[in-house]
Amino acid sequence: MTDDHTTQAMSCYGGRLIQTPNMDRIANEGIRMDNCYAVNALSGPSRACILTGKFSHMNGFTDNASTFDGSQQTFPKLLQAAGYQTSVIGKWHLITEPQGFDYWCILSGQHEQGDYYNPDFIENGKHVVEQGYVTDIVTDKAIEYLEHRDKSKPFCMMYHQKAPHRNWMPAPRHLGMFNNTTFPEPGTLFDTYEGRGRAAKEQDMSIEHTLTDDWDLKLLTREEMLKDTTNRLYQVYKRMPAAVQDKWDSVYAQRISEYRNGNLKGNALISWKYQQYMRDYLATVVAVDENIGRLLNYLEKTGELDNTIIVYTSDQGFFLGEHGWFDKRFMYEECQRMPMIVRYPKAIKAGSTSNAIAMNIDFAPTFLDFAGVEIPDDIQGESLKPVLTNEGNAPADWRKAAYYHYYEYPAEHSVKRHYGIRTTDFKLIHFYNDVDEWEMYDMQNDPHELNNLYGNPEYTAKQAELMLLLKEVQEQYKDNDPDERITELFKGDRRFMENR
Ligand code: SGN
Ligand code: CA
Repeated sequence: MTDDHTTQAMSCYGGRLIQTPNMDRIANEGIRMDNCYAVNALSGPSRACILTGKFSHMNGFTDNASTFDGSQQTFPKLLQAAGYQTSVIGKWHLITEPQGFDYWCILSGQHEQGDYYNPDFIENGKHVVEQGYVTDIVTDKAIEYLEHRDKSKPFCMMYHQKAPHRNWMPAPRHLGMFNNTTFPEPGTLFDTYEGRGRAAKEQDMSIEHTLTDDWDLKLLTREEMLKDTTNRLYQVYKRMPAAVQDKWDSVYAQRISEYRNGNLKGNALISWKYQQYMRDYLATVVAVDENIGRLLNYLEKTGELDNTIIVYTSDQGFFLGEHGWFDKRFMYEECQRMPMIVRYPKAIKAGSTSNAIAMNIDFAPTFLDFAGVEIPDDIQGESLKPVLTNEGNAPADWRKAAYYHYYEYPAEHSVKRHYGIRTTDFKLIHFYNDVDEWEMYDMQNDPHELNNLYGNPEYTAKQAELMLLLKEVQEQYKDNDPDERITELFKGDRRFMENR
């Protein structure tokens, strides 16, 4: 699993931005799930949903300020009890110590976001600092653990990269690799949010206004950083060895002079920032792909490749300039959708694809099902095994909608609270808390979600059908009266609402 890697940046999903040959190998030799959705597109919440197979309102981890109740049931605990050797390496982000793992080594710097260079870890409770680039180190640790594991037992490893999370710092070998590349712009880069409500208009995650010159765009010379060493970019820059700093300086010098001499304004400036954002984000993805290749090669060399169910995913998708944005959180396609590709030649036909609606709460029951471990009744997700092993075809009674509920507001990026459903053809969203606004999209004819059909008289019947389905889904998943219950849960926010 990666952090914030989106399907637009995977060539096996048809992304036009870069080639990801090792991820593509997993998809080509396995299955690509085209409608796998995060139920709360944010790191901690998504990870908690994956571990428990339950929605945020059931596992208690609703936003990144939550603390995971590690005493609850998780799939690694169930696998461990069934004789699996379990481990988690890399990003954890659930604040409490991992439980249910024979080995754990989690990133600890920057409130568990981890650092790109010389990252700090907590390894089975002990603080360690490693030298090097985080994506390589997490892979080294994964391979080393596999090498020394108890080979008489089956294993379950959660291999969790930090990349390509903000602030997108490439590996030394990839610094500047895209300096002369111009990436295609998404058609909605200059979106004006016409026809949509306050949620889209009042977010704070735009390439134009939110990307910072220093942290995100890296438009500071070493001399400037040294003049103000409290600068946040300097805090991560100073972790690099001198030789890497030299390379960094020479690579970003070109960008800094272009910016300072360019006198760019308006859309030209947005386009320019978008290019810099893509250059850094995509270079961090290249290192992820290379390291997936290393891990696949290791498994192949040791004869375990075809014995292992390999799942590649990310905690959520991400905006790569669509709607003018970066980040995630919204129930819009680019970030609600998660990559999900699975390789297991013993049961999964190479080259399959699936439109079945899947959610991240399905991961836990799927793993248990493949391992032959009973799926507890309180797990809310469904095993995807019947879909994965039947060339992507869903059983006739498969679910009709993915449910979504996002809570982290008021907070960074100002994405309002909302919930909704995504069916194969439509999406219905309700933004609430300090607004009361609905959106409805025809996903077949308006895949970029630009034309809000809510309240459109031509769609009265469709809207009524979706409203009913939403209510049914909320009852099924026990997220009844979400607006009221949430207000109860977040009493502290009343003050915020009253102050507005
Ligand atoms: C950091 C980032 C945000 C990001 C959150 C959550 N800010 O706070 O841009 O949305 O993480 O990301 S930064 O200034 O520190 O880069 S998540 O993937 O962990 O949920
Ligand atoms: Ca994330």
